[in-house]
Amino acid sequence: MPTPSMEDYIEQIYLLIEEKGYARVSDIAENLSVHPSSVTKMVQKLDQEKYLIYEKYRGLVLTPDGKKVGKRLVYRHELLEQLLRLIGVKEENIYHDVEGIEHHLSWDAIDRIGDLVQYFEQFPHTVEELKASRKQNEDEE
Ligand SMILES: [Mn+2]
Repeated sequence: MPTPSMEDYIEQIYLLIEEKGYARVSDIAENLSVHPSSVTKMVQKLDQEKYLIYEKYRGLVLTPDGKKVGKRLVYRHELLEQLLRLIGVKEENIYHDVEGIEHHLSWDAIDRIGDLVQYFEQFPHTVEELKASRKQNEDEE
C-alpha cells in the first residue's frame, strides 16, 4: 500500500502522463509545490516499489500496477470533488478540501460515497431538496 505522500506522486504522475504523454521531474515538482530533489528521491522509491520505471535521462513510465493505482487515485479525487460540489461546498474550497481528506478514507467509505453520488445523480430532486433544506437552515441562523 502506498503512503499518502506516495499517493500524491502517483496521482500527479498519472495525470501528467494522461495530459501530456510524459511526466517530467520539473512538472511533478511544480504541480506538488516541492523541490525537484524531493521528486527525484520519491521517484526512486516508487521505482523500488515497482509503481514506475525511472531512467535518469529517459524519464519515467508507470508499471501496470502504477497505472492501476494511479487510475484509482484520480477516480477517488474526482469522486470526492463531485460529492463536495453536490452538497454545496463553495468552489474555492473544493480542491484543497479533497487534497486534505482523500488519503484518509477507506476504500469501503469511497465505495459508499460512490453510491451516494450515484443516488444524487439518479434522483436529482434529492439534490434540490437538500438545497432547500440548507437554505432554510441559513435563513434561521
Ligand atoms: Mn488529489
